Amino acid sequence: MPFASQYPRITRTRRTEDLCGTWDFQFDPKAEGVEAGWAKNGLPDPIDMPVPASFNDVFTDKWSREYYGDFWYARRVFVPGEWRDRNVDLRFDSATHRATVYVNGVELASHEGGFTPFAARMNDAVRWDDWNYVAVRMNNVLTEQTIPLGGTATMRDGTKIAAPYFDFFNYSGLQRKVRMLATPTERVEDVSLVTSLDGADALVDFRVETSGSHQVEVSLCDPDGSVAASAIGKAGQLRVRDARLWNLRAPELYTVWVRVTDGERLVDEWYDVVGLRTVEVRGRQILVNGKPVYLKGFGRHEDSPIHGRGFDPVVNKRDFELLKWMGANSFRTSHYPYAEEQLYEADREGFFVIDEVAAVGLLRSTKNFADAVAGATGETIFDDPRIQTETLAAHLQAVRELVARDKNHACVCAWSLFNEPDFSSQAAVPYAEKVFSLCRELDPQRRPRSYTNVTRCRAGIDKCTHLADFMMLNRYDGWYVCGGPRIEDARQILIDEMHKWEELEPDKPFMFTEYGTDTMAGVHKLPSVMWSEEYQLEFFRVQHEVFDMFDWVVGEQPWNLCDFQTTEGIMRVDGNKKGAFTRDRQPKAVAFLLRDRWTQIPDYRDKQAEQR
Ligand code: CKX
Repeated sequence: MPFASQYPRITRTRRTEDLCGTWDFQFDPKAEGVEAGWAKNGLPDPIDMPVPASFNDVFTDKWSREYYGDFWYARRVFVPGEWRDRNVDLRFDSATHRATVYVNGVELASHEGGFTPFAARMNDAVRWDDWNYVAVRMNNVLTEQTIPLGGTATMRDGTKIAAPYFDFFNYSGLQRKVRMLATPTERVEDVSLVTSLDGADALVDFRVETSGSHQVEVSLCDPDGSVAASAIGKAGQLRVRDARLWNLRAPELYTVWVRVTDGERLVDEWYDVVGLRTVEVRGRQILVNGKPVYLKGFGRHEDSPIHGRGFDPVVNKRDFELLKWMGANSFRTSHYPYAEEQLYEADREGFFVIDEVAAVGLLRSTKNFADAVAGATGETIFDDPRIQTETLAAHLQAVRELVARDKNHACVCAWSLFNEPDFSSQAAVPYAEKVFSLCRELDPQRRPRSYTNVTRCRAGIDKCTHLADFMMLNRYDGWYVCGGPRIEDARQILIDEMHKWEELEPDKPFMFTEYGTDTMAGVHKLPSVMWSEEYQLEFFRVQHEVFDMFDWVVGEQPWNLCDFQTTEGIMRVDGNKKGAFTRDRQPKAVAFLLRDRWTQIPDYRDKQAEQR
């Protein structure tokens, strides 16, 4: 399958054509479309569907909203004759959860995994200077062998519905951009950049892969557009004098230009916008450019009314404005890789992003919250041989695609390789080791790696903490554990656990990547009760008091920035209500508490020195 990890750019040698807009769409509940020739003859009874968007929430009937199975998108595409000598690819920024692409009835490519890009080479199937029929057969079914994990519930009449092992709605469809790309047959295929610091200078090691043997030129332009350094060759080092570094909430951005030349002739040209910075874990601190950071931000979701998980630049912009208003400097892409446009915005705004692979649901539970806090039992999902083979293979592939796509983003400062896995059994160790070591091998920047630890695997139970470069805790003491009047017990439980971690992992920084209470905006109660805005405030005050007791707690990311849609259930009121903001992005009282706290805490903070 042609490469797709590079972000599409228009340059002197490359063209892109936006294929977003209205596509034909049809459900295929009997999976008969392939045999019936829908890819060639057209969808028999299509409706209009916007791209990008999740298909689910545009419908007014339940069957369509909940649809689980095969479905098709299709449209006509005009391919210019002047592209005849180029590689012409269809690039899908994502297709949730799997897709097979056909052009004029010819099957071109298939892709598994709903949150990373892929491409289909059109050349062999295309009619030049003419209209072509593009059809995409998709499917949104989850199993224990997919990333993320889930199952299927069957109703009495045989209708199948999703039973995800996670707490967000199984939004599906072409949820991100689709483009047609024309690139030279000899071209830049991959670029890796690694920055180190030498006094005031930055040293940028580069490695370029091309599909040919002509000369490669790499140059770096500073934020004003002047060439700061350049070199010839597929690998080497650039010295940027008096480098303007990418810093938390104070980012400077350079542009890297990579050119393939044949004497005077330009063979190919691609660019990317990059930041120069280092990131590392040292002792019990996380350092950016050698300075300790304190992370303030949220676990988020790509989720909004009607669009579902469809990328919406307006919602995205609003979310960044909310984060900035709060004094935040970071977020986790819970629980899947986010749209590339989000990462470019995080680069521009100087946010520290913990980039999460879609490995959520490695805990056998249909909703991933009730069982997640129950005590660990003997047998776990990792004891299943198919998890250790097929699921692991899917997980490793998801890591490959994530790192390939995101490795040059300055904002991506750490990887989250699992969300809340059931690491209570020794069987998890070999699995996790493979995931951690693949990530280390692939990431040229050797960023810190971690996973979020679930309450079920508290200190002393989790078997994989030795693999994490820093620890991320998701804790709900005061909500799922000892909520309401028992909040003082919850505080003590959390303090006791922190003392235990202090003993077990004396050399690691920790941060909280989830804590929160479901809160219905507008519900008020004195004294506070669970679900009221007052209880959310009380809960957050307790958590923060505990975080402030330990100088090795270097970050706090409550759950969640906004309320979001989930599978229906008795613990969800039209979704998960743990947002600091409502789903339509308006503040609850806790947003003001967080803003007051975070605007006082600097982005670069040596908590150890403060507490010495
Ligand atoms: N963590 C006890 C994963 C998130 C959920 C969150 C919740 C859980 C809690 C696990 O995806 O939404 O229940 O609110």
